Amino acid sequence: HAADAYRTDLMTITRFVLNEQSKYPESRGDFSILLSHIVLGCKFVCSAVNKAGLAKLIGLAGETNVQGEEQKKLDVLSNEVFVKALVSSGRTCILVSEEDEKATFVEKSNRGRYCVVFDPLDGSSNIDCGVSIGTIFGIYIVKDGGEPALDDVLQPGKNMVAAGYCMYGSSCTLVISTGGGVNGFTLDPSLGEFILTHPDIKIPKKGKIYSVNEGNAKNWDGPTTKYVEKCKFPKDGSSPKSLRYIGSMVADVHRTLLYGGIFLYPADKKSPNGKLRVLYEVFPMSFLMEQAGGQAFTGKQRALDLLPSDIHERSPIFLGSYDDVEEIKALYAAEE
Ligand code: AHM
Ligand code: MG
Repeated sequence: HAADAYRTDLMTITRFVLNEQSKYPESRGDFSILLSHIVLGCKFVCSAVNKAGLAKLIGLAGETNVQGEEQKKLDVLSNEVFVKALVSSGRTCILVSEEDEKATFVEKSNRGRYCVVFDPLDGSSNIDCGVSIGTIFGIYIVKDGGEPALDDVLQPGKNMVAAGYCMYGSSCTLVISTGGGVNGFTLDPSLGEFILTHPDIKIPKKGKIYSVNEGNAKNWDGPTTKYVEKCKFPKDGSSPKSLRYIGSMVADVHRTLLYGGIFLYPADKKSPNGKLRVLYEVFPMSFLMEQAGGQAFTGKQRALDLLPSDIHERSPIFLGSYDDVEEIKALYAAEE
């Protein structure tokens, strides 16, 4: 049968989200429209990343190419694409991007109810050597009444209505949660559509991999040092864990989500708040981890309970398999 060679009933991301939204009678389709604009941004960045080596899109912002044209760095280009796609959706009111120092308030004529926080191209230091990079995003709904204000995005991560990332790797994969589990979609380049390939992702309860930049070990605090020591020299008779660290958060978190284990970017003496940004790195990934049955911890509290006071604030983060994060929590509790 022809139907055996070709799957004919395709669950695209649009169809999937429309199905999910139809469960809510009050839904006006706004979220589906917003998401389709995010998806457009992801497809654009995917195609730009794939062409980067060829098109010589890479290079310092402001550098000129042989034709004397100004070239944009991929992360600057990605940011422009996402900002324009989000504003033109007519469904957003505040945007926070890693690339922009200040939040963008959308003009009244184009305004909607959603606030989107995002890192348009995370891990960009990896672009030149072809390592997987990604876009990370989180979505809040503006509080009712009054003008949109910064407080609408300075909310704990648990208030997000959706979060996700798109990984530009050997394939282009979009992983998203709207609060009812986690689903993964892979871009079929011949169709230009994201197709459901990873339904209802659940992270293994315990993993065999730890993922951290060990080059910072000299400056770590006690609990982090003890934890990593335990991964390498377990005293309970279990096997040592494997170390995998790409240095690209989307890729490291994606592997953690699928294979289990723990990803950590702890505090250290040089960066007491760690490196990763609360709003558009820590929160979306923590949201996905919890939705997949894992945990996310800052060293002090549940990551999604954090109340950020600055849009570019940083926090230490330990996220992944439920049992692995339990262990690091116990080490921090013993410290007190
Ligand atoms: P970036 O936003 O400047 O790209 O930095 C974020 C990246 C993450 O993708 C990754 O987890 C982390 O930085 C790696 O940092 P390090 O090189 O210190 O290990
Ligand atoms: Mg980043």
